[in-house]
Amino acid sequence: MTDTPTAPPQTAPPEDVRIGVIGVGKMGADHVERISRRTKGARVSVISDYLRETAEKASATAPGSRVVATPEEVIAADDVDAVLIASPGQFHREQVLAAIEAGKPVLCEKPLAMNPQDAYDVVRAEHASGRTFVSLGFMRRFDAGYVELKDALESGELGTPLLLNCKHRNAEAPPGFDNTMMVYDSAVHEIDAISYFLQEPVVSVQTIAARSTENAPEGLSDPMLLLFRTASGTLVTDELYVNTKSGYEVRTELVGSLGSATVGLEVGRVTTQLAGGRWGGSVAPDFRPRFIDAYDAQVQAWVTAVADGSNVAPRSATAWDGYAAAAVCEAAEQALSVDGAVEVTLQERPV
Ligand code: ISE
Repeated sequence: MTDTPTAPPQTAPPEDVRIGVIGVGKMGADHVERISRRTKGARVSVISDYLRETAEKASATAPGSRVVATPEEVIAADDVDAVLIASPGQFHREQVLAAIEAGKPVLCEKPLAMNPQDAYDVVRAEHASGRTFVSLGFMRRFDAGYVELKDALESGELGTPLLLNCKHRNAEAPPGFDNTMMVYDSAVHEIDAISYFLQEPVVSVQTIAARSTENAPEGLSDPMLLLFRTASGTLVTDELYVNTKSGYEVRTELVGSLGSATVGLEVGRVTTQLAGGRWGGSVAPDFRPRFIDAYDAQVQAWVTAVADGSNVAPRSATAWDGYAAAAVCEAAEQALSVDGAVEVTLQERPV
Protein backbone atom coordinates (compact mmCIF):
# COMPACT_ATOMS: atom_id res chain seq x y z
CA MET A 1 0.00 0.00 0.00
CA THR A 2 1.42 3.32 -0.99
CA ASP A 3 0.98 6.47 0.98
CA THR A 4 -0.83 9.18 -0.89
CA PRO A 5 0.83 12.48 -0.13
CA THR A 6 -1.54 14.75 1.69
CA ALA A 7 -2.11 18.00 -0.12
CA PRO A 8 -1.39 21.09 1.97
CA PRO A 9 -4.59 22.69 3.23
CA GLN A 10 -5.90 25.22 0.75
CA THR A 11 -6.28 28.56 2.41
CA ALA A 12 -7.56 31.41 0.32
CA PRO A 13 -5.33 34.46 0.56
CA PRO A 14 -6.91 36.99 2.90
CA GLU A 15 -8.89 39.57 0.95
CA ASP A 16 -7.86 43.18 1.17
CA VAL A 17 -10.29 45.56 2.85
CA ARG A 18 -11.64 47.68 -0.02
CA ILE A 19 -11.76 51.30 1.02
CA GLY A 20 -13.86 54.08 -0.46
CA VAL A 21 -12.37 57.54 0.06
CA ILE A 22 -14.55 60.65 0.13
CA GLY A 23 -12.65 63.89 -0.41
CA VAL A 24 -9.11 63.79 -1.76
CA GLY A 25 -7.80 67.27 -1.02
CA LYS A 26 -4.63 67.60 1.04
CA MET A 27 -5.52 65.01 3.70
CA GLY A 28 -7.57 62.61 1.59
CA ALA A 29 -4.88 62.37 -1.10
CA ASP A 30 -2.34 61.68 1.63
CA HIS A 31 -4.52 58.82 2.91
CA VAL A 32 -4.93 57.36 -0.61
CA GLU A 33 -1.15 57.30 -0.92
CA ARG A 34 -0.68 55.71 2.51
CA ILE A 35 -3.32 53.02 1.90
CA SER A 36 -1.89 52.22 -1.53
CA ARG A 37 1.76 52.13 -0.47
CA ARG A 38 2.11 51.52 3.23
CA THR A 39 -1.02 49.89 4.65
CA LYS A 40 -1.18 46.10 4.89
CA GLY A 41 -4.42 44.32 4.01
CA ALA A 42 -6.17 47.23 2.33
CA ARG A 43 -6.56 48.97 -0.99
CA VAL A 44 -8.45 51.99 -2.26
CA SER A 45 -11.30 50.85 -4.50
CA VAL A 46 -13.51 53.92 -5.03
CA ILE A 47 -12.87 57.67 -4.78
CA SER A 48 -15.01 60.79 -4.99
CA ASP A 49 -14.25 64.47 -4.72
CA TYR A 50 -16.31 67.50 -5.59
CA LEU A 51 -13.58 68.27 -8.13
CA ARG A 52 -13.62 65.37 -10.59
CA GLU A 53 -10.11 66.16 -11.79
CA THR A 54 -8.75 65.97 -8.25
CA ALA A 55 -10.42 62.58 -7.80
CA GLU A 56 -8.95 61.31 -11.11
CA LYS A 57 -5.50 62.47 -10.04
CA ALA A 58 -5.73 60.62 -6.72
CA SER A 59 -7.15 57.53 -8.44
CA ALA A 60 -4.14 57.44 -10.76
CA THR A 61 -1.97 56.81 -7.67
CA ALA A 62 -4.15 53.94 -6.40
CA PRO A 63 -3.96 50.88 -8.68
CA GLY A 64 -7.36 49.34 -9.43
CA SER A 65 -9.39 52.24 -8.04
CA ARG A 66 -12.22 54.01 -9.86
CA VAL A 67 -13.83 57.42 -9.55
CA VAL A 68 -17.53 58.06 -8.88
CA ALA A 69 -19.41 61.34 -8.87
CA THR A 70 -20.82 61.53 -5.34
CA PRO A 71 -20.08 60.51 -1.72
CA GLU A 72 -23.39 58.57 -1.73
CA GLU A 73 -22.08 56.39 -4.58
CA VAL A 74 -18.88 55.67 -2.66
CA ILE A 75 -20.82 54.56 0.41
CA ALA A 76 -23.27 52.42 -1.56
CA ALA A 77 -20.66 50.77 -3.82
CA ASP A 78 -20.52 46.96 -3.72
CA ASP A 79 -16.75 47.09 -3.93
CA VAL A 80 -16.44 49.29 -0.81
CA ASP A 81 -16.13 47.50 2.55
CA ALA A 82 -15.22 50.55 4.61
CA VAL A 83 -15.31 54.30 4.13
CA LEU A 84 -12.68 56.95 4.84
CA ILE A 85 -14.09 60.48 5.00
CA ALA A 86 -11.73 63.40 4.41
CA SER A 87 -14.23 65.95 3.13
CA PRO A 88 -14.72 69.33 4.90
CA GLY A 89 -16.21 69.12 8.42
CA GLN A 90 -19.66 70.46 7.50
CA PHE A 91 -20.37 67.32 5.45
CA HIS A 92 -19.27 64.79 8.04
CA ARG A 93 -22.57 64.28 9.87
CA GLU A 94 -24.48 63.35 6.74
CA GLN A 95 -21.73 61.12 5.33
CA VAL A 96 -21.07 59.26 8.59
CA LEU A 97 -24.81 58.70 9.09
CA ALA A 98 -25.03 57.26 5.55
CA ALA A 99 -22.15 54.87 6.27
CA ILE A 100 -23.81 53.68 9.49
CA GLU A 101 -27.06 53.21 7.59
CA ALA A 102 -25.22 51.14 4.96
CA GLY A 103 -23.61 49.06 7.75
CA LYS A 104 -20.08 50.07 6.73
CA PRO A 105 -17.25 50.96 9.14
CA VAL A 106 -16.06 54.50 8.74
CA LEU A 107 -12.91 56.43 9.63
CA CYS A 108 -13.90 60.08 9.61
CA GLU A 109 -11.35 62.87 9.79
CA LYS A 110 -11.91 65.28 12.67
CA PRO A 111 -14.13 67.08 13.50
CA LEU A 112 -17.11 64.74 13.69
CA ALA A 113 -19.36 67.75 13.11
CA MET A 114 -19.35 71.54 13.31
CA ASN A 115 -21.70 71.58 16.31
CA PRO A 116 -22.52 69.19 19.16
CA GLN A 117 -26.12 68.57 18.05
CA ASP A 118 -25.00 67.11 14.72
CA ALA A 119 -22.31 65.06 16.43
CA TYR A 120 -24.83 63.71 18.93
CA ASP A 121 -27.05 62.55 16.03
CA VAL A 122 -24.17 60.31 14.98
CA VAL A 123 -23.73 58.94 18.52
CA ARG A 124 -27.45 58.09 18.65
CA ALA A 125 -27.55 56.53 15.18
CA GLU A 126 -24.55 54.33 15.91
CA HIS A 127 -26.04 53.29 19.24
CA ALA A 128 -29.39 52.48 17.60
CA SER A 129 -27.60 50.28 15.03
CA GLY A 130 -26.41 48.07 17.88
CA ARG A 131 -22.82 47.99 16.57
CA THR A 132 -19.75 50.19 16.50
CA PHE A 133 -18.91 51.66 13.14
CA VAL A 134 -17.28 55.04 13.76
CA SER A 135 -13.59 55.82 14.26
CA LEU A 136 -12.53 59.42 14.40
CA GLY A 137 -9.27 60.71 12.92
CA PHE A 138 -7.59 62.10 16.02
CA MET A 139 -4.26 60.77 14.79
CA ARG A 140 -2.19 62.17 17.64
CA ARG A 141 -3.46 59.27 19.79
CA PHE A 142 -1.15 57.13 17.62
CA ASP A 143 1.89 59.43 17.84
CA ALA A 144 4.87 57.78 19.59
CA GLY A 145 5.39 60.80 21.86
CA TYR A 146 1.74 60.90 22.85
CA VAL A 147 1.72 57.18 23.58
CA GLU A 148 4.85 57.53 25.72
CA LEU A 149 3.38 60.42 27.67
CA LYS A 150 0.16 58.53 28.24
CA ASP A 151 2.07 55.48 29.45
CA ALA A 152 4.12 57.64 31.85
CA LEU A 153 0.94 59.15 33.22
CA GLU A 154 -0.79 55.80 33.63
CA SER A 155 2.21 54.20 35.32
CA GLY A 156 1.95 56.88 38.02
CA GLU A 157 5.55 58.06 37.59
CA LEU A 158 4.47 61.68 37.12
CA GLY A 159 2.07 61.60 40.05
CA THR A 160 -1.25 63.41 39.92
CA PRO A 161 -1.70 65.47 36.74
CA LEU A 162 -2.00 69.14 37.66
CA LEU A 163 -1.43 71.01 34.41
CA LEU A 164 -1.37 70.13 30.72
CA ASN A 165 0.31 72.83 28.62
CA CYS A 166 -0.21 72.61 24.87
CA LYS A 167 1.15 74.61 21.96
CA HIS A 168 -0.30 74.27 18.49
CA ARG A 169 1.27 76.34 15.73
CA ASN A 170 0.81 76.21 11.97
CA ALA A 171 2.98 78.02 9.45
CA GLU A 172 -0.07 79.21 7.55
CA ALA A 173 -3.82 78.71 7.79
CA PRO A 174 -5.69 77.93 4.55
CA PRO A 175 -7.81 80.66 2.89
CA GLY A 176 -11.18 81.17 4.56
CA PHE A 177 -9.95 79.96 7.95
CA ASP A 178 -12.04 81.74 10.62
CA ASN A 179 -12.43 81.63 14.41
CA THR A 180 -14.91 78.74 14.18
CA MET A 181 -12.36 76.66 12.27
CA MET A 182 -9.62 77.73 14.63
CA VAL A 183 -11.63 76.00 17.36
CA TYR A 184 -13.35 73.08 15.53
CA ASP A 185 -10.43 72.29 13.20
CA SER A 186 -7.31 73.12 15.19
CA ALA A 187 -8.00 73.36 18.95
CA VAL A 188 -10.15 70.24 18.64
CA HIS A 189 -6.90 68.21 18.64
CA GLU A 190 -5.95 69.46 22.11
CA ILE A 191 -9.54 69.06 23.27
CA ASP A 192 -9.35 65.39 22.32
CA ALA A 193 -5.91 65.17 23.95
CA ILE A 194 -7.51 66.14 27.26
CA SER A 195 -9.76 63.09 27.27
CA TYR A 196 -6.98 60.89 25.86
CA PHE A 197 -4.47 61.83 28.56
CA LEU A 198 -6.66 62.71 31.51
CA GLN A 199 -9.67 60.44 30.89
CA GLU A 200 -12.14 62.96 32.25
CA PRO A 201 -14.46 65.59 30.83
CA VAL A 202 -13.79 69.29 30.43
CA VAL A 203 -16.25 71.26 32.57
CA SER A 204 -15.42 74.82 31.51
CA VAL A 205 -13.40 76.81 29.03
CA GLN A 206 -12.19 80.34 28.70
CA THR A 207 -10.94 81.74 25.38
CA ILE A 208 -8.77 84.81 25.22
CA ALA A 209 -7.86 86.50 21.96
CA ALA A 210 -4.37 87.96 21.92
CA ARG A 211 -3.26 90.87 19.78
CA SER A 212 -3.45 89.40 16.26
CA THR A 213 -0.50 88.92 13.97
CA GLU A 214 -0.47 91.12 10.88
CA ASN A 215 -0.29 87.85 8.90
CA ALA A 216 -3.79 86.81 9.97
CA PRO A 217 -6.75 87.67 7.75
CA GLU A 218 -9.21 90.29 8.98
CA GLY A 219 -11.38 88.92 11.81
CA LEU A 220 -9.22 85.93 12.75
CA SER A 221 -8.07 85.97 16.38
CA ASP A 222 -4.59 84.63 15.85
CA PRO A 223 -3.04 83.75 18.26
CA MET A 224 -5.61 82.83 20.89
CA LEU A 225 -5.29 81.18 24.27
CA LEU A 226 -7.72 78.56 25.57
CA LEU A 227 -7.91 77.63 29.21
CA PHE A 228 -9.79 74.47 30.13
CA ARG A 229 -10.70 73.04 33.51
CA THR A 230 -11.47 69.35 33.87
CA ALA A 231 -13.89 67.71 36.30
CA SER A 232 -11.10 66.93 38.82
CA GLY A 233 -9.66 70.46 38.58
CA THR A 234 -6.70 69.89 36.24
CA LEU A 235 -5.98 73.01 34.18
CA VAL A 236 -5.14 72.82 30.48
CA THR A 237 -3.63 75.68 28.52
CA ASP A 238 -3.66 75.74 24.74
CA GLU A 239 -1.77 78.31 22.73
CA LEU A 240 -3.14 78.33 19.21
CA TYR A 241 -1.29 80.25 16.54
CA VAL A 242 -1.98 79.31 12.94
CA ASN A 243 -0.08 81.91 10.89
CA THR A 244 3.40 81.81 12.43
CA LYS A 245 5.15 81.96 9.04
CA SER A 246 7.66 79.55 10.53
CA GLY A 247 6.70 75.87 10.74
CA TYR A 248 4.45 73.23 12.24
CA GLU A 249 4.92 72.95 16.02
CA VAL A 250 2.85 70.79 18.34
CA ARG A 251 4.10 70.45 21.92
CA THR A 252 2.54 68.97 24.99
CA GLU A 253 3.83 69.25 28.53
CA LEU A 254 2.28 67.39 31.41
CA VAL A 255 3.04 68.76 34.86
CA GLY A 256 2.32 66.28 37.62
CA SER A 257 2.81 66.17 41.37
CA LEU A 258 5.94 63.98 40.94
CA GLY A 259 7.46 65.40 37.77
CA SER A 260 6.81 66.83 34.35
CA ALA A 261 7.29 65.53 30.82
CA THR A 262 7.21 67.20 27.42
CA VAL A 263 6.68 65.67 23.98
CA GLY A 264 6.90 67.28 20.54
CA LEU A 265 10.15 69.21 20.90
CA GLU A 266 12.00 69.34 17.60
CA VAL A 267 14.94 67.28 18.76
CA GLY A 268 15.52 65.06 15.75
CA ARG A 269 18.85 65.26 13.94
CA VAL A 270 20.98 68.28 14.80
CA THR A 271 23.53 69.33 12.17
CA THR A 272 26.58 71.54 12.51
CA GLN A 273 27.90 72.64 9.14
CA LEU A 274 30.43 75.26 8.22
CA ALA A 275 28.96 75.65 4.71
CA GLY A 276 26.04 77.98 5.27
CA GLY A 277 27.25 78.55 8.83
CA ARG A 278 24.44 76.57 10.33
CA TRP A 279 23.79 74.66 13.50
CA GLY A 280 20.45 73.01 14.24
CA GLY A 281 17.69 70.79 12.96
CA SER A 282 14.66 71.16 10.74
CA VAL A 283 11.00 71.86 11.28
CA ALA A 284 8.04 70.21 9.48
CA PRO A 285 6.08 72.52 7.15
CA ASP A 286 2.71 71.01 8.09
CA PHE A 287 0.91 68.15 9.84
CA ARG A 288 1.45 65.52 7.13
CA PRO A 289 5.21 65.01 7.58
CA ARG A 290 5.06 65.83 11.31
CA PHE A 291 2.51 63.14 12.04
CA ILE A 292 3.19 60.71 9.18
CA ASP A 293 3.95 57.80 11.52
CA ALA A 294 0.86 58.54 13.61
CA TYR A 295 -1.36 58.65 10.50
CA ASP A 296 0.16 55.41 9.23
CA ALA A 297 -0.35 53.68 12.58
CA GLN A 298 -3.92 54.99 12.86
CA VAL A 299 -4.99 53.80 9.41
CA GLN A 300 -3.26 50.43 9.87
CA ALA A 301 -4.99 49.92 13.23
CA TRP A 302 -8.33 50.85 11.65
CA VAL A 303 -7.87 48.39 8.76
CA THR A 304 -6.98 45.64 11.25
CA ALA A 305 -10.10 46.43 13.30
CA VAL A 306 -12.29 46.40 10.18
CA ALA A 307 -10.81 43.06 9.11
CA ASP A 308 -11.44 41.46 12.51
CA GLY A 309 -14.97 42.89 12.71
CA SER A 310 -14.40 45.11 15.75
CA ASN A 311 -14.38 48.16 13.41
CA VAL A 312 -12.81 50.56 15.92
CA ALA A 313 -9.19 50.14 17.06
CA PRO A 314 -8.62 50.15 20.85
CA ARG A 315 -6.63 53.42 20.86
CA SER A 316 -8.94 55.20 18.44
CA ALA A 317 -11.33 58.04 19.18
CA THR A 318 -14.99 57.06 18.90
CA ALA A 319 -18.20 58.84 17.93
CA TRP A 320 -18.68 59.72 21.60
CA ASP A 321 -15.21 61.31 21.73
CA GLY A 322 -16.14 63.32 18.64
CA TYR A 323 -19.35 64.49 20.28
CA ALA A 324 -17.65 65.39 23.57
CA ALA A 325 -15.01 67.37 21.64
CA ALA A 326 -17.73 69.22 19.71
CA ALA A 327 -19.47 70.17 22.96
CA VAL A 328 -16.22 71.68 24.26
CA CYS A 329 -15.63 73.44 20.91
CA GLU A 330 -19.06 75.06 21.13
CA ALA A 331 -18.28 76.42 24.60
CA ALA A 332 -14.80 77.55 23.48
CA GLU A 333 -16.26 79.47 20.55
CA GLN A 334 -18.90 81.10 22.75
CA ALA A 335 -16.18 82.02 25.25
CA LEU A 336 -14.50 84.23 22.64
CA SER A 337 -17.23 86.81 23.12
CA VAL A 338 -17.65 86.36 26.88
CA ASP A 339 -15.58 87.73 29.71
CA GLY A 340 -14.80 84.63 31.75
CA ALA A 341 -15.33 80.90 31.48
CA VAL A 342 -18.21 79.11 29.74
CA GLU A 343 -19.50 75.83 31.15
CA VAL A 344 -19.60 72.73 28.98
CA THR A 345 -22.81 70.73 28.92
CA LEU A 346 -22.86 67.12 27.80
CA GLN A 347 -25.87 65.02 26.90
CA GLU A 348 -26.37 61.57 28.38
CA ARG A 349 -24.09 58.92 26.95
CA PRO A 350 -26.30 56.18 25.53
CA VAL A 351 -25.59 52.82 27.15
C1 ISE B 1 -5.78 70.80 10.27
O1 ISE B 1 -7.06 70.44 9.81
C2 ISE B 1 -5.24 69.73 11.14
O2 ISE B 1 -5.88 68.79 11.51
C3 ISE B 1 -3.90 70.02 11.67
O3 ISE B 1 -3.40 68.97 12.45
C4 ISE B 1 -3.96 71.29 12.47
O4 ISE B 1 -2.68 71.61 12.93
C5 ISE B 1 -4.50 72.44 11.64
O5 ISE B 1 -4.58 73.59 12.43
C6 ISE B 1 -5.87 72.08 11.08
O6 ISE B 1 -6.32 73.12 10.26
